[in-house]
Amino acid sequence: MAADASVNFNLLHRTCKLVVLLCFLHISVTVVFYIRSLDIRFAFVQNQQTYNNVTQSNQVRHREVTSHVQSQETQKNPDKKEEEPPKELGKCPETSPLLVGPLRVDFNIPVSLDEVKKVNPAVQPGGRFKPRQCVALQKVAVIIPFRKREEHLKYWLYYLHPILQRQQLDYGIYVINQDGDETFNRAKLLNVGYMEALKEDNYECFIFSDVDLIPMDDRNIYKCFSQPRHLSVSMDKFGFRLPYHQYFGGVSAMSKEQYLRINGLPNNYWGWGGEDDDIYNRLVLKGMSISRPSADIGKCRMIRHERDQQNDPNPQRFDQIARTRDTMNTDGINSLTYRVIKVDKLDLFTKITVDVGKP
Ligand SMILES: [Mn+2]
Repeated sequence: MAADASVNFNLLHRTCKLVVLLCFLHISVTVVFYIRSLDIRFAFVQNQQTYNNVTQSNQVRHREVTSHVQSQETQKNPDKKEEEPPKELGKCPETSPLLVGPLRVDFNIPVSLDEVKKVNPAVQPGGRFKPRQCVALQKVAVIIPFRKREEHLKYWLYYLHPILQRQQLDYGIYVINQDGDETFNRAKLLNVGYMEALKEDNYECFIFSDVDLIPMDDRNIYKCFSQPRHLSVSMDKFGFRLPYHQYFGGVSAMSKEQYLRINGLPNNYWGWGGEDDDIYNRLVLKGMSISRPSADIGKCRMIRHERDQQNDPNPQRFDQIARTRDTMNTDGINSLTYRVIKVDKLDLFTKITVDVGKP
């Protein structure tokens, strides 16, 4: 009996010892892991901080890239190591690294020209810009025929200045304002823009843009191609498709050479319509074809508006576009007459007010 009890006690004693040992082991393992985890957590915090630093500097870099040469002041007083002599700038790459792709275009937001000026500090008086980090591939004059569309012009400048800068173009904006209240003449104003822009600089490419058309993708490059280019290929107004295959209205691009080959644009289309088809005819008659971006990249929005006064549909336009072959050699840049009334070098564009006569 006694021996039995002592065996039992012994067993109990050993079991208890084992349990205590296990407990100790458990506690020590827990403690070790706890300390380790503390360490890890600390390291993790450190890591996060460095990660934050990296993202922050990335964001800063990104902002520098997207806003581009916006921070000219900071560049003008380089307090760092930028005192090396200015290096020869290389050519800009074929595709700008600053492009972001699809853009949101909204005409309900309030826009003020002061604000547009503030967020585009690299734009020089007269609406001139050239990239700071490379030599632009083309020198582009953007010509906008205009009369009493200040509200639309505001949006145009608001959206286009950042886009054109990201496209790394050397560009100038020319708003050609038809003086007086005679019938509007879009194509003649474009001819005037061509002449006046060339008086200022040796532009090699001309963008002819309506004031109310905004591209919805900055990969739609406002430059010239080996063939004349139609840029506004899928307008919201037409359900994001071409209204007809020969359509060349809205926004187009022609090199100086292409423009001169067709004797410029017609001067005799007074009122709405037809002149874009005449230009198309000229190009085709001279053996050129139309280049276009894809429907996706060529999306653009038009600001909704009523038909302007003194811009009724031109009733002669159908007759006229049937005779382009006969008229194009005598009606164009070689027959252009006009009178400049005023040239305003404004902060975001050059405004040229011109008397283009009457029908
Ligand atoms: Mn319109």
